[in-house]
Amino acid sequence: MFVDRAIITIKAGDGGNGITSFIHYKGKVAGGPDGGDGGKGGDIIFVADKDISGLADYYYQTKYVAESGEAGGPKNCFGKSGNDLVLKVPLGTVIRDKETGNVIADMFNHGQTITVLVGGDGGKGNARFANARRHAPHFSQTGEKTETKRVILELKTIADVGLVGFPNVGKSTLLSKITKARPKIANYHFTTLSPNLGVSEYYGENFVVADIPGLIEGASEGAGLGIEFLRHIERTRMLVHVIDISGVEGRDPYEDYKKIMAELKSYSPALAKLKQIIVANKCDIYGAEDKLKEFKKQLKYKHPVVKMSAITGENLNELKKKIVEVLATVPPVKPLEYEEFKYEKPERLSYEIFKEGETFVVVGSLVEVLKRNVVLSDMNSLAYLQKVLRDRGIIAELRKMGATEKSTIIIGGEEFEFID
Ligand SMILES: Nc1nc2c(ncn2[C@@H]2O[C@H](COP(=O)(O)OP(=O)(O)OP(=O)(O)O)[C@@H](O)[C@H]2O)c(=O)[nH]1
Ligand SMILES: [Mg+2]
Repeated sequence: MFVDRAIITIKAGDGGNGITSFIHYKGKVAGGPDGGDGGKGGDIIFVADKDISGLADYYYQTKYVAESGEAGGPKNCFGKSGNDLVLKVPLGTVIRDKETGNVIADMFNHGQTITVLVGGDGGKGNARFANARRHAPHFSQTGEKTETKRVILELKTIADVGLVGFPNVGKSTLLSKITKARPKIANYHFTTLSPNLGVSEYYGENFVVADIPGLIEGASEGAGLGIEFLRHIERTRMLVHVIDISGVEGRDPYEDYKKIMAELKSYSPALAKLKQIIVANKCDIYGAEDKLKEFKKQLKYKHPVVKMSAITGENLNELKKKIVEVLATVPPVKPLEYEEFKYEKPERLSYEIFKEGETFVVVGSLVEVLKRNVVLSDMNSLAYLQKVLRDRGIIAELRKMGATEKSTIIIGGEEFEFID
């Protein structure tokens, strides 16, 4: 199955815990603190890979969690860092934040990487908390916990030339003749169900051709396979518009042309404005020559027309030559414009206070930080907690909300008395 859009959940690895430990000497009760730090959690990294063609993997597996850091060890041993999780995506994958819709990256070049989530920091071991006044800290820090994030992966194929046209006009046949691609070809509508890419060469000039499912009138309203696949030629530099000039299916070639143009325009005016070469295909069929004359008259030289038979190979080189000429006049494909993404740790210092009778509950990311850093059994640590509560304005806020000496304050599951 071809998948060109997926929503996945990613999470960087948690940091490993720091530990509390003391040096053991033979014959001595206890030495100094030697608890090591926890390891850092693994990052979530995306890399663009030219050998991957779709996003099917991300359709079947939607949750990706990088490895957590390991806890520290005695003897000041650092915990092992968690491995990064590297997710390969095809060229042209646009990664967006599900929540904000912002583009995080356009994976445009082979090997391009982007770190979307950074692993949690390891907690500090108790050895780190020793100082002149505190010789034997009986506490250590837990590792930093990471949040999950949802991202949208969307493939917008990168190619030089896009093939458009009604079903069954010979787009895939043409692709198979000018590139090494081997798409499915058959004499019925909607043979092609997902985009095919191929590389064509003309006297040392290479260009990438994208073949997409055929369009019909009303595609923009969902008729046939719809116009969703136009996404895969949105980033091409020019179009080759294939027309069944023989009218063997009973349609008028010029009507076909107009209908396809209308569908392109309703998807994106910019796409409809791309330079085009018209391939008047199936010229080997009896009567095609006359129809071609009529078609050219109606078209009024809006685009160059190449008379062709994809089946017999007539004029294939002529077409390639013209494509190369047009490509020389149009700018290269550019990645999307977006603000450079830099991972930022979520705001960790917010808090909210809820009042339930005489009880006040303080919640928020600040509380999580305090939980990691404060050890209630340690006097210094408690003093630190009080200082933070005062500095961050929590005490003042509590007072304003009506907290008195009778009130109970709950912070991170622990109960405190309110002493102003
Ligand atoms: N006579 C003749 N038949 C052709 C020519 N080009 C393609 N065909 C035939 O037309 C039919 C459709 O060809 P495809 O290449 O599958 O057409 P398509 O435009 O890719 O069709 P969809 O994928 O359904 O949109 C096949 O039976 C081809 O053999 C041609 O130049 N002359
Ligand atoms: Mg096809």
